[in-house]
Amino acid sequence: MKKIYFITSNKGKLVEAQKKFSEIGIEVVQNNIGYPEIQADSLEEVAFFGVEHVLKNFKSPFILEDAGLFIDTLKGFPGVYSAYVFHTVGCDGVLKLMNDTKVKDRIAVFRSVFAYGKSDLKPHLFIGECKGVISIVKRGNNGFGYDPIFIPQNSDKTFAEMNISEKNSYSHRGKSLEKLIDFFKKI
Ligand code: ITT
Repeated sequence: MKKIYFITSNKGKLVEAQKKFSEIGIEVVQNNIGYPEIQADSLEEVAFFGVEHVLKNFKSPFILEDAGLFIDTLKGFPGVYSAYVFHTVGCDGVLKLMNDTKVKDRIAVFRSVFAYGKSDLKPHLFIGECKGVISIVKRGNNGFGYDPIFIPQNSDKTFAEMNISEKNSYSHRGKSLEKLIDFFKKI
């Protein structure tokens, strides 16, 4: 079985990628060497610089991903700061910020940017988005991160109320992984 390294500290992302890649017979192996997440205006920049950094020390082809939750009424916050906000105030903190916000104004988008790194190539980026709304309260026990407070369009469940396949069928990561898999089929 062919394999690809996924540079990530996040087990939740890993299992979602493993599920998708298993469909084309590729094993996804976690590597937790890490990379500095630069302070930037976009996920694309963070992923691009992540690849450049990892390439200095890691010789096998790999993928990495930067993701974020962009809430309309908060002007895109937490966005590129999603990891920091999650580790400090978490889902409860985000719900509190949106305390007085009516359902129709709770629109948000999850974005995922995967990058493929290989020593003789410029980083290739694969982008996926999932529109939805922020729930009023946390719901569900599956998944990770902001999953208990995000309801994707065309569903009434939060991501945390879905299994991995169902989440992948709606999610930002499911979409960016589809593009990445198309690319893998070609190379
Ligand atoms: P890496 O090691 O891969 O960077 P991370 O958890 O730091 O893992 P990100 O910076 O890409 O990942 O993610 C930013 C935050 O957004 C982080 O707190 C995640 O838990 C959260 N997040 C990302 N994707 C998510 C998803 O599909 N569902 C819920 N929360 C998500």
